[in-house]
Amino acid sequence: MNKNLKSASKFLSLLLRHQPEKLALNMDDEGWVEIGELVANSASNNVSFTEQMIREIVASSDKQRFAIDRSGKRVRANQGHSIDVNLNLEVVDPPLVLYHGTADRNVESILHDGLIKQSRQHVHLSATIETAKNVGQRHGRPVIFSVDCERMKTGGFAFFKSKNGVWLVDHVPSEFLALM
Ligand code: HQG
Repeated sequence: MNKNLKSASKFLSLLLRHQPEKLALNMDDEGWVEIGELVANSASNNVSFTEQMIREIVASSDKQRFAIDRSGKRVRANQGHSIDVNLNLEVVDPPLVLYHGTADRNVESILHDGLIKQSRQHVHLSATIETAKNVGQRHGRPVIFSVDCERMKTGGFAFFKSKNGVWLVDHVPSEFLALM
């Protein structure tokens, strides 16, 4: 993905996950926005979208961050929202263990309070140690926790999986966490 498309992709993430009001976008309760409206409302903005750009961003996003609906006319983010949207996520059986990457400065607080979703709708967990490390690196020196999903499942915790393979839960109490 070239530099322009990458910054457009970041801006699209911001609009679709956190601040649709930045371009006065009408978002429905499932997080969908009309592509035509995105193009029209971004025309006088620093980063302006064309329909082709949006389709290219969706198709080439390394983490499949976005989806286009069946009509081909609407786009939404697959996960990571801070605004309250209904993604119709289904409860899915988790693997025995998942991972969470964070920065070392958060460790003490996580051991005390568990993993808390902060501004997002869910706590995000990774299927592999490598992915968790990449996620943690975004915040600082990475540290990885393993999550005992088997015991959480027995304890009645619901696990969801986003369209792009990110595991989502509401909260992970510290008793299910182990530092790796
Ligand atoms: C930390 C990216 C202190 C948590 C990635 C994390 C992911 C605590 C930060 C997605 C805590 C929240 C989400 C506690 C949690 N005390 N710190 N009790 N509980 N934290 O960005 O999981 O590239 O909201 O460890 O791939 O880092 O955007 O969540 O460090 O899937 O598509 O609070 O973002 O995807 O940070 O990342 P975030 P995350 P994209």
